[in-house]
Amino acid sequence: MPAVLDKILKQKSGPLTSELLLRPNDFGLGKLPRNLETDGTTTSVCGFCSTGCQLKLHLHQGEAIGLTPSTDYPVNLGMACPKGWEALSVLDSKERATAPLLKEFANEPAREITWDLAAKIFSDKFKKVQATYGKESVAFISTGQITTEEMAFLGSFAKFGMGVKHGDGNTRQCMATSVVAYKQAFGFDAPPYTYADFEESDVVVLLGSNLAIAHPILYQRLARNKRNPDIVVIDPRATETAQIATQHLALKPKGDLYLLYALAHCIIRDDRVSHDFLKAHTEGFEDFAEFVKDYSPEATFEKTGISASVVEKLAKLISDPTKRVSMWWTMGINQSHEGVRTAQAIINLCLMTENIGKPGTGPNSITGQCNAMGSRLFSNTTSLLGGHDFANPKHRAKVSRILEIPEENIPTEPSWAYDQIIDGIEAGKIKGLWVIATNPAHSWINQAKFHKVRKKLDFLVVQDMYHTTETAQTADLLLPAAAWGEKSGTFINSERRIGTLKQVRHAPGQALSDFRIFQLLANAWGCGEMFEKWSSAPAAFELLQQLSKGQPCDITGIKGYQHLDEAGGIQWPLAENSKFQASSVLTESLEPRTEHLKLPTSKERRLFEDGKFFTPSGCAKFLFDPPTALPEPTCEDYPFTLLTGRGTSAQWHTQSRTNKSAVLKKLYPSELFLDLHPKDAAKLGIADQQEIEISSKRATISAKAHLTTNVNPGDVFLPMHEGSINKLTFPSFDPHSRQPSYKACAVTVSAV
Ligand SMILES: Nc1nc2c(c(=O)[nH]1)N[C@H]1C(S)=C(S)[C@@H](COP(=O)(O)OP(=O)(O)OC[C@H]3O[C@@H](n4cnc5c(=O)[nH]c(N)nc54)[C@H](O)[C@@H]3O)O[C@H]1N2
Ligand SMILES: Nc1nc2c(c(=O)[nH]1)N[C@H]1C(S)=C(S)[C@@H](COP(=O)(O)OP(=O)(O)OC[C@H]3O[C@@H](n4cnc5c(=O)[nH]c(N)nc54)[C@H](O)[C@@H]3O)O[C@H]1N2
Ligand code: SF4
Ligand SMILES: [Mo]
Repeated sequence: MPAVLDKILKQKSGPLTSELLLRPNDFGLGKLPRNLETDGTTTSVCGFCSTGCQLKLHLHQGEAIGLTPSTDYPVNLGMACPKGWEALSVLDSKERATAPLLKEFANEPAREITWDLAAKIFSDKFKKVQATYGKESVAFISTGQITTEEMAFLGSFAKFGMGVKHGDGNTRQCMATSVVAYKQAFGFDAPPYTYADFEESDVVVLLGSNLAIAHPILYQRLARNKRNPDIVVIDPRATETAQIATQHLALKPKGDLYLLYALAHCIIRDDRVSHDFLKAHTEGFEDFAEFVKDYSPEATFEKTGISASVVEKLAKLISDPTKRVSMWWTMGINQSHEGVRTAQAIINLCLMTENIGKPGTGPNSITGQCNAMGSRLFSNTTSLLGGHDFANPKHRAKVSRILEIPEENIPTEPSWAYDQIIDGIEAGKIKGLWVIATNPAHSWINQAKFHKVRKKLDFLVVQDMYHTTETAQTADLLLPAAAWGEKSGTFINSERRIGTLKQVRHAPGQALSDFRIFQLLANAWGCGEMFEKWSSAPAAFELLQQLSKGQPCDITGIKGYQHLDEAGGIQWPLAENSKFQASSVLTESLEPRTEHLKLPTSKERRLFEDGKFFTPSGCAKFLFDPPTALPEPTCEDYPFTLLTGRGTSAQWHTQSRTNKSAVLKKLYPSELFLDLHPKDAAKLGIADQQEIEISSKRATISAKAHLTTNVNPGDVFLPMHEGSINKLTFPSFDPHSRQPSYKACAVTVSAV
């Protein structure tokens, strides 16, 4: 290991030449690829949200000095949001972690150590924990914000090399509901759409999605729709997105399942379903039809707050056979105590009206983080690499053969979910935790518990680009990571499009790409040989391609990173020798650029055009359950429902990155504001801008009042970006996906 390490560190301080590259085509080392050592441009997919815009990086002597959005990438068509524009400036911060930091004594500051020692301590400490408490006592919490190659390496090293059994990702907070909903209904976690569907729909229904703030470029894509679409926003708040809607349904928080069943009730009652499609391509419709008989608009009114006439009208609109209807959802649906069944109620509506597999249609879940889709396929947490099943011996044999890893090293069951890992710490079963590219000390739903259980850990390792995040500050060992712009690899966006990112900056100090860190740690652990094949990001990508073979996400037809760049990104699947007829699936505005490569790549593809699903029978399934009560309803002492979510397009999650940009800081409020309806404010004697306190059964936090009719009386809203928010939230979880329900808990508000 020391030889490898020496070489890496020497390279990092040296000039930007390629001579010192450890291996050909290896861009993950603090070195710039050969072809970028000049002035000119290269491209990278943005490292913030799952839209996956491509940015053109302007280089001077190989190093990026500025960026502009790519004009010919089929995702963003020349647009970027403020975060994308500022992607480079957040790299230049004094808060970057530049050396491994070890905290040995509670009352002393952490001290800088060498990578050599850091890797040794990582290995010694976690091995000691495993020796004392059993192999299962070390767990990891991963992310949707590192490259797919890194994600897969992490999951493989941790589970096959270290013998870790339990690892989960921050994607649990975000995507688990959609994953389970699709998997159960379609047989695979397969969002069926392409972004062009925003432009090709006649009716666009957005459920619990604030596109204008959270996916601003998708909002622009919707604005490009020339079909004069009906845009229906279903959200308790009159969001920025609701402002362009033709109709806004300000339903009661978590009234969605009732509303969706009521819509199904009306459509089935009026026999506006697509019988031929249902018969040929679905299962379970008859039972569902029977079930929704009880959910008339009148019967559900109390739960939804939406009048029967509005529901009837919407039912007619979305079942109009002459219209292309697409239904899109995000966190307002996923983060719920009954998110999976709610997402499936959306899927059910699309199936019964045959709004699937055709332009402008689909039950479409929009993902959150830049590589949440990569983590869904390749994090090796809930499913075995490549959407495989840990319990399936054939799948284990396949992974073992391709990766040349002993089959007995592959666990036979999936990991515990995030909340179960936290419970495991509380119960003393997990004593060592490794946190990579996520900041749970701010983002996890139950802060009091998170901070309490932290004390029960014998050893906490945090791997982050900044040393100042709430979680990094509590680490025993901090591993400094290179960030987006400082490493290469691929991301997968919401519409299944795989795109590349490139190294265009040196990482500061001794920070290394996560890929390199995993290599060093594997060597220190003594299992470096097992991961010899993972020599570089492109080599890892080839392994992932082999793993995908024969799966619904088969990407064996991709001819390397250059093909991805030439093709404008490629949506999965693209199997070897597949014959996609570009013309039949292309949208008019988007011409292929790959003719000269003679590769069967089209720019826009959707799934299920042939009505065949990935279930054993090939049919999609109707899945449903009666709605359940809100886990923490309002009461006399806590009379308001607290909604939380994204505040502005310039703020990203726990703000570790976006608060480093002076430009972005001008674009969002410097204080925390609670949205409160003027009628509620009047009752409480609270004026606009007044200092207030917000209390739940768990904590009290301070904010200022922002009086607005954008929230219904009885509801209040806080953006998630301030560290105190998750002191308030109530930890409840969807029983199928174990996704936390961040968006509804009971609070009270008072003037200070
Ligand atoms: N600027 C910015 N963009 C981001 C992010 C960011 O931090 N900042 N994060 C990214 C990530 S990881 C994600 S997951 C996405 C999230 O993207 P979104 O899900 O669009 O964002 P949120 O604001 O969390 O939630 C969306 C809406 O759900 C509504 N809602 C709350 N409760 C309910 C309910 O019971 N029913 C319905 N129908 N709606 C409800 C809220 O009022 C809110 O307007 O954004 C991504 N993009
Ligand atoms: N109340 C409430 N809470 C929520 C939500 C909500 O709507 N309401 N939304 C939830 C959702 S959907 C999500 S996705 C989570 C997000 O929660 P987190 O994942 O905790 O939030 P981030 O701030 O994105 O944390 C990412 C961390 O990775 C670091 N990082 C960035 N790039 C790299 C890299 O390349 N390598 C390494 N090693 N580190 C890197 C950043 O500095 C940062 O510390 O929050 C959840 N929490
Ligand atoms: S919309 Fe998302 S992917 Fe596009 S520039 Fe903004 S943050 Fe980046
Ligand atoms: Mo998310």
